[in-house]
Formats: sequence, C-alpha cells, structure tokens
Amino acid sequence: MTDLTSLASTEVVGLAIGIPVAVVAVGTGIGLRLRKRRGAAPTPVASPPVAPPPVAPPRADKPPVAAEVPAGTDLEGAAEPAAEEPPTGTATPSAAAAPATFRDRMGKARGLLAGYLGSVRSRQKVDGSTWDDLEEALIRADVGVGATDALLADLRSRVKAGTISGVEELIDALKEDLVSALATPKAALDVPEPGGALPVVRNGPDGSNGDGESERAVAVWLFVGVNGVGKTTTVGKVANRLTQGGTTVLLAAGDTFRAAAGEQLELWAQRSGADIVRGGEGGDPSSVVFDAVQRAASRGYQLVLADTAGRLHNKVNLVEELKKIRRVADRAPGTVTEVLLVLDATTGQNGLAQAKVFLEAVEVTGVVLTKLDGTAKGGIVVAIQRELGLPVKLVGLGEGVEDLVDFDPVAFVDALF
Ligand SMILES: Nc1nc2c(ncn2[C@@H]2O[C@H](COP(=O)(O)OP(=O)(O)OP(=O)(O)O)[C@@H](O)[C@H]2O)c(=O)[nH]1
Ligand SMILES: [Mg+2]
Repeated sequence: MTDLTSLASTEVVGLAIGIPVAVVAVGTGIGLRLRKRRGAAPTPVASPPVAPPPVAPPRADKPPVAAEVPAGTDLEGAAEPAAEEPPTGTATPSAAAAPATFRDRMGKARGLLAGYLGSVRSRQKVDGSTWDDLEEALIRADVGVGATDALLADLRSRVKAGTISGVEELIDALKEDLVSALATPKAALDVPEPGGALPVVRNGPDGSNGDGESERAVAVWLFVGVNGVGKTTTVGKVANRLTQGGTTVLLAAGDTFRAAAGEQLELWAQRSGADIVRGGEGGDPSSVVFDAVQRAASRGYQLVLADTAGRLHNKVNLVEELKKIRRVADRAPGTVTEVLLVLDATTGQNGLAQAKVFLEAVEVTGVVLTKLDGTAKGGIVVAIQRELGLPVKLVGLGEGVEDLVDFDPVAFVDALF
C-alpha cells in the first residue's frame, strides 16, 4: 500500500517550492533581458533619475501588509513571492474608515511607475531611453513580457506613423491602451436580483427535472485559491456587500481542513448578518456545501457563498476535492453561477502559475485579486487577463469589510499614473 503520509508531504513540498523556483527563473530571465538592453553590469538595475512622489500614507486602522517596493528594486527580488506578513487566516474582520478606492490604496504601484514616467517626461522627446524606461516600468510592475511587448509595439508604430508626438501624448496613449487591454465584457458578477425569489430552473436534459416539476434554484459561488490568498476574507466582504444590497446569502464553511477556518468565517457571518453552515474539522467539504444548498432552498436564501480549503495533502487531492465540491454544488436545487479564483497580487507572476492548477480543476468564471493595496506589482491585472483569459471581477484593497471593489479598468489605470 502506498504510504500516503510520505506521498502527501513530498507533494506539498513540491508544490510549495516548485512554483517559486519557476518564477525566480522567469524573473532572472527578465532581469537579464533588461540588463542587456541597458548595457549594464549584472548588478541591481539603477534607479530612475526622478524620485517617485510620496506613497499614499498607510491607513490609520490597518497598515498595508507588504513592505514598500521602491522603484529601482532589483528585479530578481521583485519576481519572488514578496516577503510579507505570513497569512494567519484568523484576522478579525475590522471596519474600514471609508470605502476603498483604487487611487487611495494603490500608492505603491503608482510610486513605482512615477519614477519611470518622471524620467520619460524629463527628456521631453521620444527616444531610445523612453522605450527602455517604459519597458522596464511595465515589467517591474508585473505587466508581463508578452503584454509589455504588445503595448510597446503598438505605441512604437503610432509614433513612427506620426499619430503620437511628444511624451505626454505617448503617456496618454499608453493609459488608453492599458484601459482597452483590461476592458472585458465578462467582468460583471452574476448576482441574483436583490429581494427576488429563487429563480426557477429545469434540470433534466429535456428541460424537465425528471418528474415534470421545475425546481427553484439556489445560486452557488465557489471561492478557490491557494492558502493565504484571502478567500475567507473575500467571502466575508462579498457577503456583507450583497446582504446590504438586499440579496439573501448563506455562507458554507467548505474549508474543513482546519478548525480555525470555520471560526474565521463565523466571524464574517456575524458581521454581515448572513447565516452559515459549518461542518466538523476534517469533514467532507462537499457535504457542507450540499447541506448549505439544501438549507438555502428550504429557507429561501438566494445565494450560497462557499469557502474552500487552499491546501490539502497533495495537488491531486486538491483538484479532485474541488471537482467534487463543484459537482455537488451544481446539483439541483443548487446551480453554480460563479467560480471565483482568488489570487494574491503581492505574489505577482507567481499567482499565474498557481492559477493553472485551479483552472484544471474547476471552470473558473473570474478572478478576485486581493491585496492590491500592499504591492507595487499592480500590472499583474494585465497579465491575468491576457495570459489566463479570465476577467478580474473583484479587487481587494485592504483587510476591512468595505475594502472590496468591482474591477474598473479606467479607475485602475488612473490610479497607476
Ligand atoms: N492588505 C490586504 N490584506 C488582505 C486582503 N484580503 C485578505 N487579506 C489578509 O490576508 C490574510 C489571509 O486571508 P484569508 O482570508 O484568511 O486567506 P485564505 O485564502 O482564506 O487562507 P486559507 O484559509 O489559509 O487558505 C489575512 O490576514 C487577511 O486579512 C486585501 O485585499 N488586502
Ligand atoms: Mg480561509
């Protein structure tokens, strides 16, 4: 018989170490490319000549978790998962002073770009250094090599054709290109109509559910992602927002891997006034989701928000577990209308590697990008939409209950510049 304990620990270590190693390799590649272009020695890349403007002050109630990444930080370091406060998974929901906005919370990302843009502006004409500065800025912001090349190729051809002249026009054109790269028609969440009755669905292949009766469906949103990215916090924030908007919500504590996860969700349920279904520690998460759907149907809740575990004994278990949860949640009277992949912006390109495991397991409908308040790597939004083909639907801008916003390309790009 296979020794599951040793298999499990080997694979967990493999997952934990394999992804960062791959990312460091990519980061090193990018670093080399930048050095080659600039003809510099393989030492940390020089800071841009103009200092970035002051970074937005940390909020009084909760400071951002990440250490600031100044412009000019060595790229190898920047590509690694940030050395941030380790996720405790037990943060107590806290009230925010004011609803978050991209501009207020993205000081770090803006600070990174500002140095390069200052350098571009100081030369007043578009030359070779302009392109080097823009390329370096976008890559450091984690826009990704592919997207950076595409953006710059477009701008170069427009400069060549004479439709863009001068640095201000060039920067404006870059902003417009970023907005169009980010605009996607699929970005809206599938929210049940506030206060509405449960929608009627027919489940059989011929439109009936076998007994000729139609069923009243409970919408289910699954939140998936690796541990510590902010799934439970996001479930809490979403519950609060929807409850306030009049949608009736039930939480399913589908992370049965550790007892604290259920307690953490319970706090969010209290805070948002949502009901919750919990299972025992080590119990079957699918049965928690099943119970939640049944309770939602019998009590008339419109939507179940299901938290899931980010870590299981190994990758195969995780994938199979998620598939099972989705199958169960999608069985009448449940219907899965969103599978939201939660990604931590502070992990930059590493998040993309993580995402692929989840894309294999479940049909993801969109991304929730958390901790955008704590990172200079705001450009990861562009990479996610381009490389994963998934819309970023929600963005976490802090730990407070109000610190969740819909992704808005115009406000986002505006906050970067
Ligand atoms: N600054 C900031 N912190 C966040 C944000 N979202 C979540 N966090 C913090 O990130 C940490 C981890 O959040 P959780 O919600 O427990 O993450 P999780 O994915 O449920 O983690 P596991 O249950 O261990 O898989 C907590 O300290 C949260 O307060 C955000 O948008 N900004
Ligand atoms: Mg959790």
